[in-house]
Amino acid sequence: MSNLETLVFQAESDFVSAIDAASLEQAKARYLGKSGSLTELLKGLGKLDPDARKQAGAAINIAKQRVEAALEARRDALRLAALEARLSEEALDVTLPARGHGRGGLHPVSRTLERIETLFRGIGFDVADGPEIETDFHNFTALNTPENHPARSMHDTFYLEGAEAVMLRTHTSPIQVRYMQAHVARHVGQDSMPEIRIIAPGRVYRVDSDATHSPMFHQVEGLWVGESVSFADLKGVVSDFLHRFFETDRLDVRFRPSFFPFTEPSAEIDVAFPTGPLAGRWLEIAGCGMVHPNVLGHCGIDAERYTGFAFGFGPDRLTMLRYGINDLRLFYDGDVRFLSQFR
Ligand code: 2NM
Repeated sequence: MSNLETLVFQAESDFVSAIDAASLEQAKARYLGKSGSLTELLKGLGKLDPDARKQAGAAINIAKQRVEAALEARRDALRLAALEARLSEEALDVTLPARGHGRGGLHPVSRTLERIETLFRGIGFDVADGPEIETDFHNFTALNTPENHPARSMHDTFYLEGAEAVMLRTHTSPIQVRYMQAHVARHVGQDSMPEIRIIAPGRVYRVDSDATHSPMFHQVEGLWVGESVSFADLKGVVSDFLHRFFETDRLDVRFRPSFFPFTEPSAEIDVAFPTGPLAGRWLEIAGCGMVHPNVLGHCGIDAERYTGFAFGFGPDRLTMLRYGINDLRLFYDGDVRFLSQFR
C-alpha cells in the first residue's frame, strides 16, 4: 500500500474515532492544517521536476479530496448525533394528561351570602337589591339619620366627586327604603298591603381600613313589616337563623339594648359558643330593632297601622367565625392559595 493510501486510511480512522466536534477539528489539523501531513506533501512538490510533480500532485490532490470527504462525513455524523441527543433529552411525553385549569369555586363570602339567602328564602323572605351609588335621601335621610350625624361626614363616607348628595352606600338599608317605597306604590288605593319580608345583601363602603375593617365589605339586612310584627318575632327569626347558619343547637344568643337612628327600640345581637375555641366569649354579631316610625313614614307606610323589625349582619364576620379566619384582608387579597381552600 502506498504512503498516500496509508495516510488516507489513517485520517479516515482518526476522524471516525473523534467523539466530538473539537477532537475532530484537532484530527483535521494533523492532515489539512498549516503543517498537516497532506499540506507538507503539497509544499514538497516544488522540489520535484515537472513530470514527477504533475503525477505526484494529482495523486496528493485525490488523497486530499478523500480526506476532506471523510472529514465532512464525520462532521455530518457528529451533527446528527448531537441533534438526536438533544431531541431525546428535550423529549415531551405527549401521552401525559394535560395540566388543565383548576375547577375554580365560589369566594368564601359568596358562599356565606348564598347560605344566608337559602336559609331566609326557606322562611318566606325575598332577596332584594339596589344601587351601590346612593342618594343622600335613601342612604341617610329616609333612615332617620340626622343632618349632623358623624356617619354623614367625609371621614366616614365616600362621596362622589362634585356631587354632594351622592355617595357609595354605607349600608344596605337604602335597598329596603327603595323596596318599601315600591311596595307602597304597588298597593296604593288598596285597603291593605301584604307583608314585606325581605333580606338585602350586598357590598357597602366606609372610610375604614385595618385588620378587621375593609373600605368595602358586605352586609345582609333583613326586614319584616306587617300589621302585628313584634320584637318577639325578631328574636325568634334571628335566633333560629343563627342556629341554622352555624349548624348547631349549642349556641347562646342574647339581645343587648343599643341605639340606631333607624330603629326604636334597638339592640345588639351577641352569640356565644359553649364549646370549641371561642367558648366563654360573647361575640357581637349583628344589630337590630323595631323600624323607627319616622323611617316607615319616609317610605310612605302608615306607622299607626304597621310595625316592622329589621336587622343587619356582617357576612364577612360570619364567614370568619364559621371558618376560623382571623384577618379580614385575606378575603380581598385575591391570593389563590387562600381561596382554593374553600372549593
Ligand atoms: C342594622 C341594625 C338595625 C336596618 C334598618 C333598616 C330599615 F331600612 F328598615 F330601616 N334596615 N336595616 C337595621 C337596623 C340595620 O344593621 C346593623
